[in-house]
Amino acid sequence: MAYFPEIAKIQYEGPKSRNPLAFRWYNASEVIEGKTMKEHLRFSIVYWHTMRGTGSDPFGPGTAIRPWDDGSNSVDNALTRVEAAFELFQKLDAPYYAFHDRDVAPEGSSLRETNANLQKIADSLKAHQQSTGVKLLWGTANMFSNPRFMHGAATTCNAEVFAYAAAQVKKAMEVTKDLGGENYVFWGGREGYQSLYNTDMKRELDHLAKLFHMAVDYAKEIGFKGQFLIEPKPKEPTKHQYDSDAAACINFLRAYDLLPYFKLNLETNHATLAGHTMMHEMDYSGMQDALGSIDANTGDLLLGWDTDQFPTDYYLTAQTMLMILKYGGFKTGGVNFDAKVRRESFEPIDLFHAHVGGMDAFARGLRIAAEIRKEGLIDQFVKNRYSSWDSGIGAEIESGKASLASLEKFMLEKGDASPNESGRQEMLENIFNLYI
Ligand code: XUL
Ligand code: CO
Repeated sequence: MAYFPEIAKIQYEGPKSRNPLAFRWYNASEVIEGKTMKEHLRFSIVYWHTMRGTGSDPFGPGTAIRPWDDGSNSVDNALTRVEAAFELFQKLDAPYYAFHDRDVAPEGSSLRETNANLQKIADSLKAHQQSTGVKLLWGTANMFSNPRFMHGAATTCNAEVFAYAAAQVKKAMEVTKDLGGENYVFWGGREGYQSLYNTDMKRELDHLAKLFHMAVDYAKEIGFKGQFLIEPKPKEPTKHQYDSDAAACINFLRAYDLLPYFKLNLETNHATLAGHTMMHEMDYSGMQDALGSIDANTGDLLLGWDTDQFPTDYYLTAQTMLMILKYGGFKTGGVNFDAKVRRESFEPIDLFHAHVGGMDAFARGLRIAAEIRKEGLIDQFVKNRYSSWDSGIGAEIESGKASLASLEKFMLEKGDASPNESGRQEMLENIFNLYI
């Protein structure tokens, strides 16, 4: 059965096309810097917003029309959703998808029943993956929606809730492995605090690291080869989240001997909420070999919360792809649309407009980034800017040969440092604009 009968598979029609449901920039098989656009971008669609989002907000109920969904949380309805999901993935030509355990299958009245529900849906997901060729970018456990996690999952004050979370991670990892998932994500929705008056921060962080070590051990035990990812976010739902930004995550991973096993899943709007740019978060992670994957949504600069909008801004996508190319491209990661249509965009076809636009924005960003790299004007400027480090006193400092005393001697002889050169920010911004 077709759940989107009015939609045909989206085709590349080139930049002149005025067909709103065609790609203008995403030409999957076109080769850029030695790889196809499909291999570069590794697009992924999320189950939670796309298949489970209703458009509800704190002021009103859902608005979304989803004819295939009977609105119940039954296993039968979950099985129908799988069919609709894979039709959508295929019609969008998306090679990957991602899910939380609780998006795909309903929670039962006990953990045993919940796991059985999940297994039933996972079997169907597997069959659909096999018949369509769509693959799993990552799986994860939702350890933030159920009220039991009100104080956190790994960082809860209640040891039995930790035990529940551990059991949930175990099952979610097994399912992710069985479905060939290329990554396993931890996003700590409630791993943080609302008030330090009631919080033992040290103990909570120790427990978070314990859960991650258990996951690393279990991956070895069952032969799960996927990459573990942590997704930084500074706040929402908690006031302070322990994985608040890339620097906080990397510090945490290093402090608890977890860095060899984890990379980061960076989300554009989480970077914004943390007061950083996505480019900063990517560069900071990339230079420490911790850039794993990205969730590709944007926020609204006039709103301070996580609006999870589809990306349309070429500056953002070009900067993002510039960082991906700089660090050698995605390995296990991809461009995952953790984004939702607006509450007012309630028709099924809006899901297509949203993804077509997001995919095209990233395809255009990839093309722009590749052009910028080909001419190399910005790279050359940066290289020259640091050229005083390539020889003489700069090289002595970098190689560790210099000391405070040797540098004092050098400066006493010289009298003063040579004059500075302009940073040329405006010129570089103009150069970037040449390619947009
Ligand atoms: C929440 C968020 C999550 C993670 C997965 O802001 O981004 O959906 O991507 O748990
Ligand atoms: Co996300």
